[in-house]
Amino acid sequence: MSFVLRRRFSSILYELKKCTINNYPIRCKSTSFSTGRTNKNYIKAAIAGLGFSTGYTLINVTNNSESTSDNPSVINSNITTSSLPKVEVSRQIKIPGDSSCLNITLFQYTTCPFCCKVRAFLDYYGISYNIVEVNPVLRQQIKWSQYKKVPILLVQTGDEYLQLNDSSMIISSLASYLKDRRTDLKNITQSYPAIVDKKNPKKIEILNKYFIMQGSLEESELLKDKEERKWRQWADDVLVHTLSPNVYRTPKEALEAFNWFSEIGEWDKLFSIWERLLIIYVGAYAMWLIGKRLKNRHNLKDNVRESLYDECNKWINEVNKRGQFFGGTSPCLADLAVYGVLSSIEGCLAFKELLLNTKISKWYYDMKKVVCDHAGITPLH
Ligand SMILES: N[C@@H](CCC(=O)N[C@@H](CS)C(=O)NCC(=O)O)C(=O)O
Repeated sequence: MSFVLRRRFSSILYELKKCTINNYPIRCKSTSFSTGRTNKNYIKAAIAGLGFSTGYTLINVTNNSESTSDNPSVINSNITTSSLPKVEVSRQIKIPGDSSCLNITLFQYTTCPFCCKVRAFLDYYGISYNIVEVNPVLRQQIKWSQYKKVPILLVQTGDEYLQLNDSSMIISSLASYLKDRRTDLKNITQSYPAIVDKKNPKKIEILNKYFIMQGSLEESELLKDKEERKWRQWADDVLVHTLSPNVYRTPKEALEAFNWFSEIGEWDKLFSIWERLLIIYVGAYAMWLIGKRLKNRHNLKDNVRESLYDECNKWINEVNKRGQFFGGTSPCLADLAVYGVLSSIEGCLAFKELLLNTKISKWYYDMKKVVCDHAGITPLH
């Protein structure tokens, strides 16, 4: 048994190394295990999407290594389906007083920073939703979708369901809808067309994803709006990149992080015991190795904690110029984005040390309170 396991482990690690060096971890083909499942699944399990940004990491490792096509095609983001896919709802979040009139299903990994962002938005605005926890290895729950990342949102519009892909596009669409509920969500999403790289259809960029569709704004509001967009994008493009190298800084931290993902993502329900242990141990080791590569890729300091602290200090300095929140007396979308991203590592040592070494704690827990209290809920007029 231990020999077989050792062989499986070394085989996975060999593949992992090979794949990582080639920068195409998810696509790597390998020989199958005697269990009938392919190594590919286990490699995916180890490095793709298991909870917190592993999948995110993977996709970025892949994307960054490919040349951009000169020939992108713009497609409408308006994807609809006539019925809900037949998948099990993992949890229902029902918010008393929800007046959004939206019937939402969120497909997610619990500790993916992008999914955490979407949940922070929905919770703050008191919008009820169903959660479908996606199995990060087999991903059966999103088989029906051509878009293969999470989060994905399905929103009922009349007798069909509108599919929204990409956390920032989801948040901007719903925020636009909340500003003027007379506007059809389907019309709103037309303002966020997707650009697909023809050579690499997995590479999708969504136009305008940080823009809220709203009427004309006063000069002062225009500036606020621009700043909000800038920091939302910073959360996606900068802050997120500081997380993996910190969370997987040492083998011990990586292991602790994976144990936390397992707990919060309820992997005991998704995997058998030995699969779960394999994923935790191989995943932790793989992400520790990958974390180092990401550190270099994103030019983090040798002491990666410093980069995390620096970025969070930049953020908190901006907040302090404005009040309790970046949005002033109440949070704006930038507050929700940064809070969402950071909440994805709340159970990790890196997070605890972040609170001890920066002044972000007050803002973070103020945010947590308003999000948990659904403070952004607006009564029906
Ligand atoms: N830009 C996207 C990124 C989403 C993303 O990369 N999600 C990761 C999980 S953190 C994912 O689904 N990766 C693909 C996989 O797990 O196979 C967003 O903001 O929603």
